[in-house]
Amino acid sequence: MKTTDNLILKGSILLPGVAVMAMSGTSSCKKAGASEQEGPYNIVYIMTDDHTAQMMSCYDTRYAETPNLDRIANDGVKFVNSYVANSLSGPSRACMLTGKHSHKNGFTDNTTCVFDASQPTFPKYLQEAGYQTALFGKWHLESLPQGFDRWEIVPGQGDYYNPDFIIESGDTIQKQGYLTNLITDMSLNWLENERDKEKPFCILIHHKAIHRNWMADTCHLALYEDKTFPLPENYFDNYEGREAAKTAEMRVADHMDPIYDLKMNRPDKYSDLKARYESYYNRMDSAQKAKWDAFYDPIIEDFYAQNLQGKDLAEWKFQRYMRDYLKTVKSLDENVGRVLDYLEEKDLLKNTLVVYTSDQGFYMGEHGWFDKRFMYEESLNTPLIMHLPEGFNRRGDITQMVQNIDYAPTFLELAGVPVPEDIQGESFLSILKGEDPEDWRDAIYYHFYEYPAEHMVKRHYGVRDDRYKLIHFYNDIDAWELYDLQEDPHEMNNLYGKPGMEEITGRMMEKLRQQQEKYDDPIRHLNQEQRSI
Ligand code: SGN
Ligand code: CA
Repeated sequence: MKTTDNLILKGSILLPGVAVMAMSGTSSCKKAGASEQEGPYNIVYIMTDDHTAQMMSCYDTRYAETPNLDRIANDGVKFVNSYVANSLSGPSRACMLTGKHSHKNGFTDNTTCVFDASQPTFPKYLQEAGYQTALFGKWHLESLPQGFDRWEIVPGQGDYYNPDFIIESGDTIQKQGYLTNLITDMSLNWLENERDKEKPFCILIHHKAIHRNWMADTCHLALYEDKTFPLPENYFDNYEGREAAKTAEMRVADHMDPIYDLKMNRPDKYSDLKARYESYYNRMDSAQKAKWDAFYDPIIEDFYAQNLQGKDLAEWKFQRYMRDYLKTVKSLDENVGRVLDYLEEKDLLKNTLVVYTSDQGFYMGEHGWFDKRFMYEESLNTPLIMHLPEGFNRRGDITQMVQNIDYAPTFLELAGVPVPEDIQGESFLSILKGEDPEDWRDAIYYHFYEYPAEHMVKRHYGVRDDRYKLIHFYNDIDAWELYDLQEDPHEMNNLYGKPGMEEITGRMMEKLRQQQEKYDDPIRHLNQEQRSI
């Protein structure tokens, strides 16, 4: 790996003093006369799994109440055009760690890839520059973490109850409790008792929540039971004009498992994922099971007695899905509150960047779906809110288009570490400082690979600018889609090939070509002329 000294500078703004501190690995910066606002800055990077912006009250007031997440957004900034490069857990994490698109970091899908942990990542660069680095929670990259002074990860997706953790020796240990609480306990313990307080730190608090199958903590089971949530307008979408959407297997009505996903387990009932549900349920101890059963048993009896069918069943499933998801969000929000309280109490907020994001967005019944993967808005978007250290004056909504490959260079620039030339993301630190860079990107690039696989979403790539989106589904299909997001924000009307769209299609094709060239994606769309060369 390159040392920080011989890296080519990519970011333009280096914070004076911080770089000196970072190289020496001590907090002598302040003593050397730098002001409070010039750092050193710590990074608390909280990431959740499958938490979508619709389910955060700072983004959308229709469903959720997330007072602690709202604290971050209200005191800081909220990105309203924040996107992923590949809407799936492992790939997203690899993009964030490396600052590179999937085809460059090598982790294109969850099912066939193992992250090459020897490649450079932002935690490695920070560590080399004198930061203390730690990671607790979900990792999901198959190989073991590198670049952290301290880590504990859940194997694969992890379990909500009494979960296993892989520890630094490579051994697996089981802990008693609810995963979202445990990850926070471990993180706060590291912050308070384990880290070297003479050094700046970067901690990754990466939750499993709110991943499927949305198992809430027993203390939150009773929440939201009296609420009826409005169905999305396109819950009964028929996918007209969208071939890949028709064959995807992620409809709440048809593919959400009543036992595994919605917890309607009874000895006389069977479903495809019943055994998986029971393996999760059986991790609970008898006290946890007693609370679980006391809550679910009457709902299960009522559900089977009603024998719902068709639309009624589809609507019932939606309501249960929403309730389970929001109960699981509740733990997350409370635990983020614990982290914020700790940072406040220890007077760390003034020099700490607190980031809250998710590995991607998620469908909450839009298009009739759960899950993610598609380049459509709900799963291309990912929430991104930040509490900024003193001296960073930007507040409120940020409208510039950012992508998860931008986090690594932003963190490096904040730490005064030169951004290596091969990082593909752009640091948005200047935006956090209140600047409005004139040459900021006007489009983002996306590429999804995991097919054939669970949920059967076909491979696709595409480009999105501030108004239009062009997508090409390929592999065992050759289908194009074009959306006018201003006129059709829910992407119901595929304009590709429609009369009058020639000019816009040509313009978006050119943008796609530019993006694929810029990021050097080996799987590119070639037009007729290029193909014959
Ligand atoms: C699991 C889930 C899928 C989900 C993937 C990827 N199935 O396989 O529904 O799409 O994870 O999610 S489950 O039956 O195991 O719950 S990701 O966020 O980790 O990429
Ligand atoms: Ca995820």
